[in-house]
Amino acid sequence: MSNPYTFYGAELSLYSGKLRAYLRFKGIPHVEVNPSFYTFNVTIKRRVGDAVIPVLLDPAGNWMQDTSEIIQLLEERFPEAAVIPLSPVQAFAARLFELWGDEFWLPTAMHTRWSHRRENYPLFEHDATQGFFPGWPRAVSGLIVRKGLARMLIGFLPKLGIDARTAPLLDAWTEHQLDALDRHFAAQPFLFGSRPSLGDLGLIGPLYAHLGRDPWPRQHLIEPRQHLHAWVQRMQHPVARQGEFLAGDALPETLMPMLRSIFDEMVPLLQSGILALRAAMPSLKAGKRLPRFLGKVDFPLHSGRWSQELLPYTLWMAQRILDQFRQLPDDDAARVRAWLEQAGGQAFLDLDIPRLRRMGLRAALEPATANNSRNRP
Ligand SMILES: N[C@@H](CCC(=O)N[C@@H](CS)C(=O)NCC(=O)O)C(=O)O
Repeated sequence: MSNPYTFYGAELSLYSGKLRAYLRFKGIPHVEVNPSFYTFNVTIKRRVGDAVIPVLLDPAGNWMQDTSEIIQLLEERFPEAAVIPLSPVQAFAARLFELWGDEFWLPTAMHTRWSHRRENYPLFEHDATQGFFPGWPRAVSGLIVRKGLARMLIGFLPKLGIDARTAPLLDAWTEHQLDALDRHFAAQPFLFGSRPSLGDLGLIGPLYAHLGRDPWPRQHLIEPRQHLHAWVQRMQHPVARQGEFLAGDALPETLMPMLRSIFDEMVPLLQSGILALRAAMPSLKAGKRLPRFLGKVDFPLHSGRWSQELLPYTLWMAQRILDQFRQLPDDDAARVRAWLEQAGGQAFLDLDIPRLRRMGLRAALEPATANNSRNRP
């Protein structure tokens, strides 16, 4: 293999599952390595601004971070078997599914891993110690993982609104969506036909490392749903560059339950997030990284309501979709708008997000947005 990319990732990492599926499907030459403790905390942090995985190092020595941006860039370098459909409605839906999988499923991923620690933790500690601390005495690496990484991740649960009182609602939502996905994958190999899309890649993040691989959710949530289980396998072991999106810009009817969540639950999260960000703006400095979590959002979920802290990064991802929409030729934009109106999702296009930029794992206000000025094209 000549000049491979170096993919710093890990089996236990949510977004690594997404990038791994992409690199494999596209047949992009790469070598996957676990970053050592030093590489993670020193080299990667210096190169991309945060200690984070996944990170990709290209053969020319460029470091790349953030799976959405990495995929967008690699799609230009490797255009064969594009994961973003060429037709406008499927492309827009694929981007919505990427956002939904990446961000809206985060509470479920964290809950299914960390609320079932007794069953899941041994594998997590095994992977983290072997992967990030090779050759270290297990007693030492185990302690660092337990007191450092695991404690930090468990600390996300209350921020994401998860506790013993709220967990049953999240469980009900998760089962409902997993059933709908199982029904869909009984009829289609991937979301939009026989080729994996950007939307499938967003979803495989939570559905591989956390739900599909951790022992408790794998046994209780994924394996009992055979079509969904088969999709998880297909996504991690795809046949490179195979398959087609459905003809005629069609969206299968079986996607409707997931689209209902996108339009009736995720869009209200984004609307609530914009209010939270605007409320905080007078005290925020443009160009400076925002806190990872900022303010509260509250939105409908399944049969109830969900409250959690806002990740401003989520708004940055939504902003990218809107920016891409605004670049569409008029005909394509009209088709997307017509589909959204018919599907009850037009409120997505009305989101008035203060301009954000990405800085590592976080977002920052663009300088032009300071003093609460609106910035809609
Ligand atoms: N949106 C980023 C998310 C990356 C991310 O959150 N990675 C996790 C591991 S799956 C991480 O390194 N987290 C470190 C932290 O939260 O401080 C992407 O798509 O690449």
